[in-house]
Amino acid sequence: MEQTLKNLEAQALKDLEKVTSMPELETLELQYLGRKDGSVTNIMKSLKDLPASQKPIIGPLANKTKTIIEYAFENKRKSFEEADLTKQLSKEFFDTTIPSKIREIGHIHPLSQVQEEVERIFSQMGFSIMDGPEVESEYYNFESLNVPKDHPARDMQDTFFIQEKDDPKHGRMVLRTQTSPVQVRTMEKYGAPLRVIVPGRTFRYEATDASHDTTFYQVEGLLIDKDISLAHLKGIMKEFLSRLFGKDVVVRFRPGYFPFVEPGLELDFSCLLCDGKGCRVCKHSGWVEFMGAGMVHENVLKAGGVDSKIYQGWAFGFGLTRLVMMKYKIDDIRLLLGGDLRFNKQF
Ligand code: FA5
Repeated sequence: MEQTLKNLEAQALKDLEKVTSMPELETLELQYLGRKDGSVTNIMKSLKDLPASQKPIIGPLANKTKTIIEYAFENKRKSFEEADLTKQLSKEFFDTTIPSKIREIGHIHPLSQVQEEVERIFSQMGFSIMDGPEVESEYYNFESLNVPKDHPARDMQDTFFIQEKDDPKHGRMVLRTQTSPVQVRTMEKYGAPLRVIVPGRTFRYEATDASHDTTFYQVEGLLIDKDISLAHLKGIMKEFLSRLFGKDVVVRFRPGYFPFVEPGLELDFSCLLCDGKGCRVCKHSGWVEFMGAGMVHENVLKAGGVDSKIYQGWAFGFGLTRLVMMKYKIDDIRLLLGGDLRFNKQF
């Protein structure tokens, strides 16, 4: 029996050496270790028939032979598996020099970038930043600004009305057509003196084109104090625009009409592209139309609860969206709120 076991072990190891593939290995494993008819299994089964004196000698020897053969099969299996893996990896191209994926970091929208810059400059000049509701009452958007009901001046700004019942004083609710309603709201809340700007979203019911949108941003300015004149406005705007564009900007006034200021005016600044010489952008005038402004009308001061015998001041309103277009040379306003990342990522 001892010899049989030795022969079996030698034969198994020899046969294993000749095996070249996994299927061959599995067939050979069945031949030796198969539960039903494997040579090793059969020997283990026959141990019970040995004479009692032989059992303690042959039993451990048979176990050892079985373990050696099982171990040899296991090793062979592992060597095939490793070879398989190496083959697979060598097929897959793995370039360790490729730079890792860079996570995209979002950035601030050009409108917000310029708004922050405007706020920073005006803050440096002592102005506070105010906010007001985008859904506004007719009273604040028009009446308090000296535009009575049925006055033709209402037609200057086409309005989105919100379906809600009329309030005896405040009228219907509208999407504000301008940031000017915050003038009266701020005066009511803080009284005089005042020095504020109000950046915010405004809405008008109009057909869109390259320079008109139904949703756009304005910046309102309001300064109320004693002995205030338009000379202060000219100085503040010249300083603001020069800081914003990083070069000396010249401003000029032209007469203009807005019901809530008297006198009313328009402010232009010297074209930055041609330094006032005249080009396509400034329509060869050397000037860029920038904003409406004027001395705050007495009726508006009254609506805000400010005593016009002691205080006076000026207000202005410019289109932030148009300013962004000028700053970045954007030729269609609709691109700004279009939500197209290919556009937004350029700034
Ligand atoms: C006003 O809205 C006045 N509230 C400005 C003002 C304030 C005057 C205080 C006097 C005192 P206007 O309608 O001109 O004015 O609009 C101001 C700016 O908003 C315009 O110069 C323009 O830059 C911008 N704007 C007006 N309509 C549109 C539009 N549809 N799309 C984009 N920008 C617009």
